[in-house]
Amino acid sequence: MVALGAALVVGLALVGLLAFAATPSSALFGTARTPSLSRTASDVAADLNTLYNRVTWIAIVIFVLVQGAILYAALGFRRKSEDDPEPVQTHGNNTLEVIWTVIPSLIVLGLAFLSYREMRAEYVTEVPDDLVITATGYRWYWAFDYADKTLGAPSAPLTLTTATELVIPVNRPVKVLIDSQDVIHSFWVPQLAGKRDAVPGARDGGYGMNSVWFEADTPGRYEGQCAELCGTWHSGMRFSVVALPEAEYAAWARAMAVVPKAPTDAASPEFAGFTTAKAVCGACHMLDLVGPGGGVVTETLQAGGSQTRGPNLTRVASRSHFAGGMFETTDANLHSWLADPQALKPGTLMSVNLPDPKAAADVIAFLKSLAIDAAVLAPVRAAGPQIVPNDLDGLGEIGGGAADEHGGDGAHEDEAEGEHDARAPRDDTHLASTLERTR
Ligand code: HEC
Ligand SMILES: [Cu+2]
Repeated sequence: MVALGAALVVGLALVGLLAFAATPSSALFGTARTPSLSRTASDVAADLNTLYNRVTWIAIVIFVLVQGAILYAALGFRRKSEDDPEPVQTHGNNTLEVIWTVIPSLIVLGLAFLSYREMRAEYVTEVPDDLVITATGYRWYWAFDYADKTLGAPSAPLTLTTATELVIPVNRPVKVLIDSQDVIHSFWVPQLAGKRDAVPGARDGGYGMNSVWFEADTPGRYEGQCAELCGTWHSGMRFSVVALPEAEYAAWARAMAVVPKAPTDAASPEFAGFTTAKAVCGACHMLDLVGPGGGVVTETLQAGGSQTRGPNLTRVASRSHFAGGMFETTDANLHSWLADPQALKPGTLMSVNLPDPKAAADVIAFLKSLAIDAAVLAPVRAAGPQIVPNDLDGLGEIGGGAADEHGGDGAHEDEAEGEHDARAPRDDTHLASTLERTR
């Protein structure tokens, strides 16, 4: 009796604990800003969450029954005194053997069926290809290429390219094709869809890219993360999905799709920045611009350039965060990045820097001149900041992210530069030779 009681108490305590853990509002699931599986914003994610909860509850019931039986047997039939006789020894019981083989098999089959049904819904369902976004994993950031037939035409979809910040319309299915440029990454936005591997070579290899689809039902910003260990900055390969009402999304997409004009005033800082960008940054970054004589110049990778690919820089100033979502896009952060990317994201494949603050300021002025209209961008910004890693204190002044929220323009420049000098982590070799080394 005592044993039964004890088993019951322990069992109930465990159920309570697990039920608490499974409650969305519990501390274990953090705040509303956490990319929690249980704060879903699409049917696909909600179904996944339901599946997750079902499996969890089945596991809890099994756990309690098995642990209860163990406790009951151990406590109820333990040897109570020296004179207890040895219990009757038995061996083999066919009925029992069959029962404990059949029941677990049924449980496993049931779980497999539930998972299979969900996987079909998520991966096999044919969704309209009105909005197809190719998400390409690079070490260590995500690039996004859009093809939107609703905003363009079925034969000529509206196209645009961005990185780290994926803006989508609510209540419209979005199909994401998943590609990788280097190693295996995994595309994961817990509140919108399940994980899916980004396999290199799928695009050209002919066996096709993986894909996921989802339809966001609530506007907001949803955190994403590469979910496959892919090297040094796997953790710094974040992104966010901003779901906006259709009209706001359309305004953003149309603005982003316009190819901006290259600066023409040779005396302006923007022009100087453009010149530097073409000479130095073009080795790894794309810039889509309309040249002085009209016609689109795509300042593409220089012949014989680096194999490394950085994000398309055309609209970098219109993205809330850069470098795999690690840093908020402020002047101060861009200055620190250009002064010494290795200090901010040690090991990043951006292996050049612009030690000259004047040159960096010109490049930043140039990049900012390519930004889309602030009013069109406002709804994206209003979705709130992306969560930035808060445990990067050792990595340089701006690692915490929050410090820059009040900051911004010019004011931090000297500080950033001073910080750079104080750390002096690298030998500021002449730019040309730095570039040489990257080839
Ligand atoms: C050797 C190749 C290389 C060169 C040259 C290079 N970059 Fe980069 N850059 C990268 C890579 C790779 C990343 C992605 C880094 C990461 O997130 O880990 C990057 C990221 C960036 C980012 C963040 C963009 C975003 O949206 O996340 C900016 C801004 C940037 N580079 C600016 C520049 C500028 C300006 C120059 C020229 C002065 C330059 N880069 C030259 C490789 C390069
Ligand atoms: Cu990755």
